[in-house]
Formats: sequence, C-alpha cells, structure tokens
Amino acid sequence: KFLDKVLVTGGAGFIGSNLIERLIEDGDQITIVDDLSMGLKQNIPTSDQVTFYQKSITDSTFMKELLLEQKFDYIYLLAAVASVADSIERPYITHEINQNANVFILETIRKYKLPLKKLLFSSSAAVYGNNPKLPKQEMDAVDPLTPYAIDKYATERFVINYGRLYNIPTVAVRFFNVYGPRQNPKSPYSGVLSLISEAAIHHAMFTVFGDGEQTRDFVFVKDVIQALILLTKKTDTRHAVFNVGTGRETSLNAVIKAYTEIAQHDIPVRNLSERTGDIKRSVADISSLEAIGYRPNYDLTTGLGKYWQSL
Ligand code: UD2
Repeated sequence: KFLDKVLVTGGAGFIGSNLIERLIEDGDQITIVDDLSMGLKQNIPTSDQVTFYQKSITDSTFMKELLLEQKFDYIYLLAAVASVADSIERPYITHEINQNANVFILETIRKYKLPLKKLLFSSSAAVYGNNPKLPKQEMDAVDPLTPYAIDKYATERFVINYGRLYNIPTVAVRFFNVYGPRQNPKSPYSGVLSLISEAAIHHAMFTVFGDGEQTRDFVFVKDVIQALILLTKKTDTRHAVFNVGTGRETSLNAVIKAYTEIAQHDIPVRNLSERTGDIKRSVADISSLEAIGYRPNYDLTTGLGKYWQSL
C-alpha cells in the first residue's frame, strides 16, 4: 500500500515536521521517534501514514527493537539537542543524544545487516566554527568549538565512514540558517527569524546583537526538504557531506528591512553589543548539492512571505 518505510527521529521538530508533511504526500509509511524535548506533538500532521513514539533516541532497547522489527527503507536522523547554548549547559547529555544515540543506530544496522536504501544525518554549519573562508565549502577546514559542533562533526564522520567501511548507504548534510513554519521561538537562542517574527506579531522590540551587518545564508525549510529528498533518493549519492543553504549572503539589517515590508509595519529595533562567539559572515557554497539537481526555489522575500502567512 505504501511506497517506503521511513524513520524520522526528531519528526515533531521544526525541520522534521516539514519533512513529514512531504513524506505523507509521497505516500510513505512513516515512523517518528521524538521525546518532545524540543518538538511539539501538534507539529505532527494527523495521518494514518504516521506512527508516533514519544521516546528518546537514547533508549537503546526501544531503538534496537524498532529497527529490527521495521527494517526501514530510509532513515532521517534529525533528533538532537538543537541549541548551541543548550549544549554548552549540558555537554555530556548532548553527547549522549547528538552522538552516541546515532552511533548506536549505525551499529545496529551494521551488526544485524539491516537492509537500507539511505540513511541521512543532519549536521550543521557550526562545524566550520571561526574558519573565515567564504563561501564555506564542504572540504574546508573545520573548527568545531562547542559540544554541539564537536558532536555534529564527529557524528558526520561516523555516519560517512560507517557507510564506507560496512557498505551502508549514508549521507550527511550541514544546515545553514534554516527558517520557516513551525520554527520554535521559545528560547533566546532560537533561530533569529523566529524571534523577529515573534517581535513583529506582538509589535514588540527586537534586539539586534551588534550592528546588524553580520550575514547569514538563510534557507527556507521547503528548500531544505527538497535537498533531503534529493539526497536520499539519489542512489549513487553516498558517503559524502553536503552544505544545505542558498548560496546567498544576507545581512540581518537586510532581513529586518524585508520583513518590515512583508509585515507592513515597523519592527522596532534596539542594538546591544555583539553576542560572544558570534561569527561575522556566513554563506554556503552549494555547488555539490546543485550538481545533483538542487535549486533553491525560495528567495528571501518569497520565503519570508510564506513564513509570515503561516503565523
Ligand atoms: C546558527 C545556528 C547554530 C549553529 C551556528 C553555526 C540556529 C538557531 N543556530 O547560529 O545552531 O549551527 O549557526 O554558525 O540556527 N541575533 C540577534 N538578535 C536575536 C537573536 C540573534 O541579533 O535576538 C543575531 C545573532 O547574534 C547572530 C544572527 O542573529 O548574529 C543569527 O543568529 P542565530 O542564533 O539565528 O543563528 P547563528 O547563525 O548564530
């Protein structure tokens, strides 16, 4: 009845739930494992194609049983302590979740020779750290500075090299600054666009750290989903890491200006001093992803417009 059996860890989260939406349209049978530490149950679309387990990926007994019983075609590893600040507060538990739990999944696949069409791990542009070279290319030197970045980088290597060593089809992606519907603005360390949206909706003050001339590669979540689907469905694409962004560099000031036009009212701004550890400029080289057919469909104005409508 269904096309493929798909596991999405972190499926109740921002990016995960957008992926679920797409997988439902594609006719897949989807299993979500999410402990709702970041994600929300109401993010998950109601569908008879979806089975949801409110479980931590660190529950290895549960994960092993699930993997052995279901024999998934595709696995998307999106569950994580998703905040850098949180990882600095809780480095050890971050490591258990962001690295060990994912390595356990790989190990289970290896040990029981589970058949699999593709496993995709979500890493982050955080792995580039303070390397100032722009645009950031996958082969550039990494500089993981926080528990979050260290675990993302190390797990990327586990995923790719378990793939090579044990012939498991794997890929990893490095997300740049993803924004869009269901991004959770509840922490001060949430993505800046979710925080600007909160301010815009409530006609509240938005705080810019620094002069607002810092730049990022803001990528709309639907483009991210396009990349994830491409990478999993291309059978000859494996054992490599891909930047996921737009290749366009936008300053925070430019974002606020564009958003003011979309919201059709001023977003009052105050400037505070720069955030410690903030990087000044960031933009992805996306030629590896383009080479397999990826084309970002949402420029900033279009993406922001869609996001605004969803609020
Ligand atoms: C992103 C990721 C982070 C890590 C990092 C790697 C998010 C939410 N964070 O951090 O996990 O991968 O990239 O480089 O995707 N800002 C304000 N006011 C606010 C909030 C933020 O001015 O209220 C500034 C902030 O100081 C920074 C920029 O906006 O210069 C973007 O901040 P962010 O937290 O959205 O993302 P970033 O790139 O620092």
